[in-house]
Amino acid sequence: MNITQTEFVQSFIDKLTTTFGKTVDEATNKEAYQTVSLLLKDIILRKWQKTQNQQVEQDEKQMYYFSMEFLLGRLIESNLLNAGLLSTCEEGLKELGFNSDKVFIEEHDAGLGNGGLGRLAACFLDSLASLNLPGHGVGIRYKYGLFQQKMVNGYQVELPDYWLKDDYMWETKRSDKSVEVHFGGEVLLVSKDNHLHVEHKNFERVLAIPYDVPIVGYENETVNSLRLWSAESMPNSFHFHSSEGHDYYHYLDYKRSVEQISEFLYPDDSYYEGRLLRLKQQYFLVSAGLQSILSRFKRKHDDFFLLPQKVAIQINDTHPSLVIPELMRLLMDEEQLGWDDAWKITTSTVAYTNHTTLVEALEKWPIDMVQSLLPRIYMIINEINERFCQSIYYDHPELRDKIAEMAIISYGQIHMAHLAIAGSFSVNGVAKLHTDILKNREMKNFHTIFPERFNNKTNGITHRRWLMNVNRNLAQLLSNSIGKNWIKEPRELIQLIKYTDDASFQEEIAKVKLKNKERLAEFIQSEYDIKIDTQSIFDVHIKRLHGYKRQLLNLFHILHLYQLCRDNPNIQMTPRTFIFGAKAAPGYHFAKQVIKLITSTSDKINNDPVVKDKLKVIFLENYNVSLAEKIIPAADISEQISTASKEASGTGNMKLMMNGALTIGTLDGANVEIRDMVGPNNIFTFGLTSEQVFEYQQNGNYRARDIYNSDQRLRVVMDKLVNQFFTYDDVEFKNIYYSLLYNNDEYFVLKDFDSYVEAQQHVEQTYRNQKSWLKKSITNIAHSGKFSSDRTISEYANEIWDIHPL
Ligand code: DL6
Repeated sequence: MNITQTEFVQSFIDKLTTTFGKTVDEATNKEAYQTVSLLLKDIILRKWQKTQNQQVEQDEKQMYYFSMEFLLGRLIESNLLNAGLLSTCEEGLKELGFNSDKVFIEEHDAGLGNGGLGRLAACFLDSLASLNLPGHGVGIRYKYGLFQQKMVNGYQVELPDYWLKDDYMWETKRSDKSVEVHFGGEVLLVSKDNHLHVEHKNFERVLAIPYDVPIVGYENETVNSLRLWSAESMPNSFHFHSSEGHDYYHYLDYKRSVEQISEFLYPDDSYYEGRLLRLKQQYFLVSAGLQSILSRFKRKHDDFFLLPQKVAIQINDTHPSLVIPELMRLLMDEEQLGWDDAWKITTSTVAYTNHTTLVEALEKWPIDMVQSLLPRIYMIINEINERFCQSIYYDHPELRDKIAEMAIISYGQIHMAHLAIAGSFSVNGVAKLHTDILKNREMKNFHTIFPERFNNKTNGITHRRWLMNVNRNLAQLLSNSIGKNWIKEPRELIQLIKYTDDASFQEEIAKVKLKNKERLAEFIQSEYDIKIDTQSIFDVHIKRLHGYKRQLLNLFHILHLYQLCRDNPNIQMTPRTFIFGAKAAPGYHFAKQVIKLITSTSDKINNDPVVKDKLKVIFLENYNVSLAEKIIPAADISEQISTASKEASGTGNMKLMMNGALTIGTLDGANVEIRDMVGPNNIFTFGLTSEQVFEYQQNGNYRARDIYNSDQRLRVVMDKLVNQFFTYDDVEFKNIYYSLLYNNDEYFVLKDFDSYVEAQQHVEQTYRNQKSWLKKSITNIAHSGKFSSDRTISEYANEIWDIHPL
């Protein structure tokens, strides 16, 4: 879009007057933000309408990405960047007397996701639009996003995230596209005209209202949609009979229960809890989303066999896997297709992505819950299960003794991953190692039956947000050196390889990093009143707090360094600043204790005069997308230290690498592919491999206590948890200590401690040689193009969805 700065300034002044009746001098930052968004939305809306018309006219296949989470963060900068207006707007705001940073932070993060899975969905939308691909998001418009984390005395406290307090500038309510979703009631089979018909009676009616958010492609004409559904009651569907007012109170109860459906996002990451409301949310999303897709399809077609040629549905983990029985229901009960036809169409339309093999994250719904909330859906799942088990029995006699293990319904529960595999034409993992684990271990039997369904799509991140937006100076430096091709073809970053030894380029890279570190240091100084040394190594561990992500291992290393400094105050050590950002699920007690341990360590170390110039530990409150955007460009070290086999892919590893941080990591998830790209000398790997982890788990021959007994450093560190080092009452961290020693250290923290310490020593030695460090850093940036989500999305588009650029 070509708008001059003068035109921008004039349009801004006009919009401000017509919207707020204010002059520039009177306007607040929030009003300035709203004015910019309105201006931008005017431009976007035109393109949006054009894209939609074109998509309808050309009748090309569309892809719908169904996800319970879309972790968008703020859209203002990325919309401006993609619309080609970022610098015009920033300069214009400056001319008008505003500071654009202050204006942009007026947008509240849209935190409609927990972590990697939700952020991945947001990156995918950006890539789809930027590649001109017809692909849209389908999600829930939660009134409350992921909780806001407040730290009180070093403990996490959760506060509601009312992100819709101010109008959400990017959404458009589409009441005309509302649909009804039905819960509960009874299902009868009635005979009519010599046919059996399904009659659903006495159900609760819920109105699903879509709010559409435009997804703007980078410097192109495409604007796709993210459709977020909101639940509302239907007063007209309620019969007021009694004159005593009971009905009115019943109505209020009904209204309350309906509105709850889209009220809040469940804050559990990689953890499944069988709550009725969550099941309601899932069906609400699936039913509303499918109805709107089918009604669009029916505007052009009446032959449902064409559906798989016109529509692909990707389900983001099993959370939306009710798509399968719901599509069957719509095709059979509403469109009168027979079972076999409906099944053929469904299984040619739906594709499933698995994001975890953690047992505690696998969804299994109790039969009675599904049966009473979704009686017709239960009947269909039951039939799918019957037919699936029969097909194993007859077609795969070698797996007969595995039928109970593989069944969709068994032991009183519905196994959603089994349903998702049986009802999809594609099942993909999110990194090579993860997909191999699915094929060879976790889903081995399913892989035997459906080998052609399984495939890998290694995750990616949008380089537009995670490099161009968050690290402008680096992006500029890259373009000055290798030209701008990398922006459209991120693999072109490989051209940087020729500069790895170039002293002046290294110097420029170092300058950019230092500037980013200074910016983060200023933020930490102003928010936390802690001064950090910008010459220190910024060692960054940012992700959800989870046992398998092993923030504890990092802490043990920190406490070990602390001990070294205490024992020898003159020790030569490159100063380090350890930076953590992490939210724990509110009910995950262990994770919350680890947070308290981080903040207690931080208090101890930052206030100890003996070590405070060498070590600093910072826990940044309320880690979210916007905070990640501040931290990532400033990182020297990226902590990716999960227990091998547990992290399906990781995406923070890719963002940090792209910004020049070096990874210290296990051979887990996409770390393996990062190592394959950069070579073993440009990453610090350590620890058990996934195979070794499996072996220990199978043989049961791991003894955490033996390691504790034999490693003096570890003993010194661990004993601090129980010897009143932190507190006098001596109970605070006992639970952590016990889980390691008495519950035998589920995540192999003790086992990997020694090799982690060694890898960290290697980090320190390498950092001392700045030339060598910078060479590695440039090598990492050069190879990061593979991890752009443009590559990932092109693979999905070509190998799964069969969709094409407009
Ligand atoms: O695929 C996105 C992201 C991966 O990068 C992480 O490794 C993985 O832990 C995460 N998975 C989940 C699990 N949720 N469920 N189910 O968030 O997905």
